[in-house]
Amino acid sequence: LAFRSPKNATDRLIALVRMPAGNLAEGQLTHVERTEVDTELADKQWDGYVAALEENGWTTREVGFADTMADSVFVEDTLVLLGETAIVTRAGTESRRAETEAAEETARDLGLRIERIMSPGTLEGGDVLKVGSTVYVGRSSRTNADGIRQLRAIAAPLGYSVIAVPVTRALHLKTTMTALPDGTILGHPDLVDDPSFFPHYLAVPEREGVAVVVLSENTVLMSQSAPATAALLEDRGYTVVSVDISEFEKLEGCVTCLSVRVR
Ligand code: CIR
Repeated sequence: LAFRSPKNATDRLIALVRMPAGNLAEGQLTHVERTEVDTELADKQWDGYVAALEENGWTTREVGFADTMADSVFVEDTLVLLGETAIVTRAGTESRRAETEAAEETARDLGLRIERIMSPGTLEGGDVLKVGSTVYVGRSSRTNADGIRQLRAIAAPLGYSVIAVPVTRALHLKTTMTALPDGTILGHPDLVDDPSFFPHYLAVPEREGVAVVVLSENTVLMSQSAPATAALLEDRGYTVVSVDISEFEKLEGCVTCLSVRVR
């Protein structure tokens, strides 16, 4: 349902990633208290994340390094991909607005059609969860009603229906839930405002367990911080690839935020 395999050898799975900035430790925090970030460890963990994508059949493309844009490693927030269309977002926090320039350039290089969210709209990629032709979008502190309206206007002619859902307990919708290849939504009771929006909902035991990157029809990438959720998914027949992203979790990041998947 949610996962599309490459049609042929030239139709590759591509993931955009962006190397951590020198001032990573100064990233924005909203729902989490600041604890010290080990930037050397963060660099190693980022290498591990990229390696996990590559080892599982993905080609990574780096968005131009931005040494002083603290949150630029969370590249997912800058673009929303709907088929061959890349929607350049407009961050809800001033400090992240400039991140889109290089991301747009990379999207153009890949031959994607460009659309954009314009002022006064705000929308961050972390608030957008695609499940088949349904696009759930979080109405969060970063994504406003105008941003959602613009997304709907772009998505409708492409065949997607947009459903807005409240997000008050975490930064982004995808910090509270993501989807398995079969469309099951993984969420955590402490984080999800209203599970009744989602027809196939599964509560997982750990907060970090809600975030999965779908690598293939039966493989998902997860944070090492959620071993009980990993066991649950393995019981359901999934292969789980775990990565340590502790330093990014200190900055309210998760496995999805660290890449934009183009498939
Ligand atoms: C921020 O506050 O914007 C970053 N520190 C974290 C962004 C995480 N991105 C995401 O969940 N998609």
